Amino acid sequence: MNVKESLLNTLAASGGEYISGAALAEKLGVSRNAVWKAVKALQTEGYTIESVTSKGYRLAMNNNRLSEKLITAHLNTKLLGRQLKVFDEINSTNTAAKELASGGAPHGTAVVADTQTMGRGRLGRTFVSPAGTGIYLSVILHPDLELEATSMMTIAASVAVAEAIEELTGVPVQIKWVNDIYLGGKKICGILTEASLGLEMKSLDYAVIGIGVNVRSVRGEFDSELIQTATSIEDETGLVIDRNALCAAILDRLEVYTDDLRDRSFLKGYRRRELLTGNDITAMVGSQPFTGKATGIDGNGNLIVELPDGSVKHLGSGEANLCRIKKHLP
Ligand code: BT5
Repeated sequence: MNVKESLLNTLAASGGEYISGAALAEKLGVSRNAVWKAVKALQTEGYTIESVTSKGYRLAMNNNRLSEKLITAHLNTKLLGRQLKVFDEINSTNTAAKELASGGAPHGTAVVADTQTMGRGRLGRTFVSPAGTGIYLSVILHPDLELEATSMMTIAASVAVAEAIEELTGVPVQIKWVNDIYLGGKKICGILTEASLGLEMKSLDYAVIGIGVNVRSVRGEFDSELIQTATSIEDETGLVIDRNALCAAILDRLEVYTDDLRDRSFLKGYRRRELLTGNDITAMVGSQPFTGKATGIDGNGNLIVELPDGSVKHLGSGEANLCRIKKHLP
């Protein structure tokens, strides 16, 4: 590890405390001048390092640079994110993760990017991914599960993201079945799980869970249509959250919930936050418009809907599209 990397590790591990130039020089076994040069080099790379004459240096709490070192400094996982690639720009972290998985990348390998040029949602939709604002994270899992389990992964990931955001902000968020996280009535996160089947076509070869979270302000980044339905943690709460810390917190929670997907204890946290439940909804099922009352989430993560004729349908995530709360006319 060179001086710059060692310095970044030391500053990241100090939890926002100042460390004097002399202490850093001693710890890293270099001169104070070498410390100063490494600080300048890191600042040029975009890390916000504050220096105060009598106190020394610290990594600013509002540092807005995503990096492998800083994510790792916050990480408490055994496997998830331990193999980590962070890009300034990429087409799609899901595409990159799928390529890595096909090449044999191990369980837990994660890809993170500051911006995506071809971020995608479900059914070919675009996920807008501006630089410096969000977390675009994809994690490779090699679960010993059948194909149907991919929807459970999305459910587990939704709860993991919801809890991580709540832990860092102290503000409750909602989950909209099946893959969206909402804050203040607008979307702040979408999740896209993609799976590859094994040769015998029954079990999963691997799955990639892709998570996009709007963290810093997206004002001026989204067009006039998207801004009607989408927002960010900062725009909604005024809180400036460190993307590295949030990324690590998501990986921590994701490891807990995906460790054994047969244990569906996370469904409780999903149901508690789900916002279609209790509402009249509209959806597209295939090409058919569909109306009913959402009454809950079943044990397989399906949406339970009571139809106008009194019958009950359990909608799978693959079946229903554009699920919305029905607006009642005044
Ligand atoms: C999703 O799809 O919301 C899943 C998004 C998954 C994105 C992650 S980022 C890391 C990884 N790499 C990828 O390429 N993808 C994954 P869906 O439910 O289909 O929603 C898409 C719709 O959300 C769009 O049609 C827009 O209306 C809206 N949208 C687009 N960008 C958004 C954003 N940044 N924040 C909130 N809503 C957005």
